[in-house]
Order: sequence, then structure tokens, then C-alpha cells
Amino acid sequence: MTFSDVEKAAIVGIWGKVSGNVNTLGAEALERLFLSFPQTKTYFSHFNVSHGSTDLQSHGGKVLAALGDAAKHLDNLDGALSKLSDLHAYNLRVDPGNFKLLSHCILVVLASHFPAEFDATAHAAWDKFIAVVSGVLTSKYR
Ligand code: HNI
Repeated sequence: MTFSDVEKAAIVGIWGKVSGNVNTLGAEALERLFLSFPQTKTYFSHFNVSHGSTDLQSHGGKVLAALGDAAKHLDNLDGALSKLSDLHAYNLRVDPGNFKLLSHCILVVLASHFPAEFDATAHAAWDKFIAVVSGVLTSKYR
């Protein structure tokens, strides 16, 4: 999967808005995930999932930081995400359907925090970007 120059600019541009605030924004994405799709909490039974918890902050930060790293390697996402792909497929065994749910929540966070920057072009680019990342993270299941 390749990204056009317009898509790349939109992905990197929005990442620039997110990068300084990954813990807070990531925690919000996870909180939305767990409240809207409670079945996803089964993977996180060892977490304190209450509002603002350090577990939400720290894990949310890791997820968004991984996306930020991916945004720097748009021409080689398979390579950049290889270790994370192994982890999700072989260790965590997250049902691939859950990636769409988290992706949706991340897009909602971006739209609500950056309404001016998150226009239709940025929305489409980020939707594609997270879908491709999710595709890589769920590519080694068999
Ligand atoms: Ni995911 C761990 C990134 C989707 C369940 N996940 C991680 C880590 C990163 C990460 C980074 C930390 C790795 C490490 O510690 O080395 N996860 C991502 C990204 C996406 C994603 C970028 C999609 C965009 N993960 C999901 C989904 C689920 C999920 C959809 C389940 C609903 N991930 C987990 C679990 C862990 C995890 C569970 C381990 C958490 C822990 O600390 O115990």
C-alpha cells in the first residue's frame, strides 16, 4: 500500500499536533474504546481502566507513539512495525475486528481535538494510515 504526497502531508501534519500530547490523547482513545465497546476490555483485565488512570495514560501513549513512529516510515510500514506485528499476532492474539474499533476511537479523538486541521482530506488519510497499520499488525496470524 502506498501513500500519495497529499496523504503523507496530512498524516505527518496531524501527527505534529498529536506528538506533544500522546499520553492524554491516547488515554482518551482507550477510554472511548472501553466505554463504547466494553468487550475490548477483556484484553486489559490487568489494567485500571478508570478515567485518567496511569494505565490508560501510559498504554495510550505507547499506542500513539507507535503510530508516530509509523508515520516516519510510510514507505516501509511492514519493516517498521514488524516487532509489533509479532507481538499482536503471536503473544497478544487480539481479534483483528478490534482494530477497527480502536481505529474509530482514535479518529474521533483527532476530530474532536483538532477540528480545524482534521478536514476531510486529513480524515481520509488517517483512516487509510491506521487501516494499513492495523493490517500489518494483524498480518501474521496464520
Ligand atoms: Ni496494542 C500492546 C500498539 C491495537 C491490545 N500495542 C501494545 C504496545 C504497542 C501497541 C506500542 C506496547 C508494546 C510493547 O510494550 O512492546 N496496538 C498498538 C497499535 C494498535 C494496537 C499501534 C493499532 C492501531 N492493541 C490493539 C488492539 C488491541 C490491543 C485493537 C485490543 C483491543 N496491545 C494490546 C494489549 C497490549 C498491547 C493487550 C499489551 C498491554 C500490556 O501492557 O499488558
